[in-house]
Amino acid sequence: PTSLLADTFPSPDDQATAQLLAHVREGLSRQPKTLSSMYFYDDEGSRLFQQIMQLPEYYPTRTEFGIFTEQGAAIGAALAPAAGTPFRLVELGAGDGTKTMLLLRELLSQGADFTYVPVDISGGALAGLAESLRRELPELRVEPIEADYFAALAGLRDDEPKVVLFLGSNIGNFLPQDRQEFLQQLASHLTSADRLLIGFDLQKDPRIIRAAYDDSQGVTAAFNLNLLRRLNRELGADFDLTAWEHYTDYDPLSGAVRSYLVSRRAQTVQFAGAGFSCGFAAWEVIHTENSYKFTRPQIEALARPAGLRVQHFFTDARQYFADVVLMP
Ligand code: AVI
Repeated sequence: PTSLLADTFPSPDDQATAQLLAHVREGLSRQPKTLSSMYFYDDEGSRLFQQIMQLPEYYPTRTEFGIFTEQGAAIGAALAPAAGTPFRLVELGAGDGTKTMLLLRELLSQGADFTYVPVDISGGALAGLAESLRRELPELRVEPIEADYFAALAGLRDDEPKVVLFLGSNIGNFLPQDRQEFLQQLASHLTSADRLLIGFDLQKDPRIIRAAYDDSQGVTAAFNLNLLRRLNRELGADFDLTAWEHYTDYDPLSGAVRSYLVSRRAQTVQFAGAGFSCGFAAWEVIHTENSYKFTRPQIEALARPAGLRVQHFFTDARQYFADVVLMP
C-alpha cells in the first residue's frame, strides 16, 4: 500500500493512512460521491461527538440513559444468566462508558458474577474507560480487548456465557444489507446461553429526528465538516472549508437520516500527498452518513433471519428509543 503515496508524503508507511486514501479514492470516484462516517472519529471528531450527545436536540443518548436509569433492574435481570453463573459482559464499541456504568452498577448490586470486556479498535478509548472504571467501580473485573468486534468475539472462551452490548443506536449507521450481515455474523458467535442487547433509535415525528442531525448550535455541521479537515491533514488535501456546508435530511419512508457535505461552488480539490485530484460541480454532494430509525416490526424482521428473537423490548414513555434483548 505504500506505493499509493508519493515520496514527499510524510508518513508513507502508515497503513491506516493508506487505507483512508484507498477509501477516499474509491468513494470519490462513485456516483454519487460517498465517504464513510467511520472516518468521522479522529480525536477532534470524537470530541465533537461527545458534544453532540449533550445537545438539546440530540435525544438518543439522553433517552437511552433514561431507559437504563429507570429500568436498570429489569434490564439487569433480563441479561444475567441463572443466578451464580459467571459470565462475560462484552461491549462492542467502548465509548466513554457513561451509560454502561449504570448497567454495571446495577449488575454488581444484583450480585451478578461477571467480567466486563469492553472492545474497541482504539486503544486510547479503552485506556480512558479502564481508568475511570478503576476509580468508580474498583470491585469490577475489567478485561479490555483492543481489536475489531469479530476478532474479539472469536477469541473469547466459549465455556462461559456472554452478554453482548451494542448500544447507542450504532446499528443505525449500517446500510440495510450491511446491518443484516453484521447481525448474522454477531449471531454466529452466540450460543443458546448468550444474550444480546442492542440500542435502536425508533421512528417518530420526522421533525424531531431531523433537528437531532441539524442542531441550532452547528455542532453536527462541524462534526461532518471535520471529515474534510481530516483529509486535509492526513492526506495533504486542500479542501477549502468555507466552500462546503452540512446538509441533512430525514426520509420517513426508508427511516434514514442521510447527511451530506455540499460543494457551494464548482471546484477541484488536490490531494497533494497522494498525487490525485477530484472535481466537484456546484452543489454536488458527498454522502457521508446514514442514521436509520426503526419500528418494532422492522427490528423483529431483522432478528429473524439471523436466528434471533426479541426477548425483551425496553423503551421510554415517548417510545423514542428501544433497548432490545435478543436471544438465539
Ligand atoms: C454514532 N451514531 C450512532 C451517531 C448517530 O446518531 O447516527 C452519529 C451521529 N451523527 C450525527 N450525529 C450523531
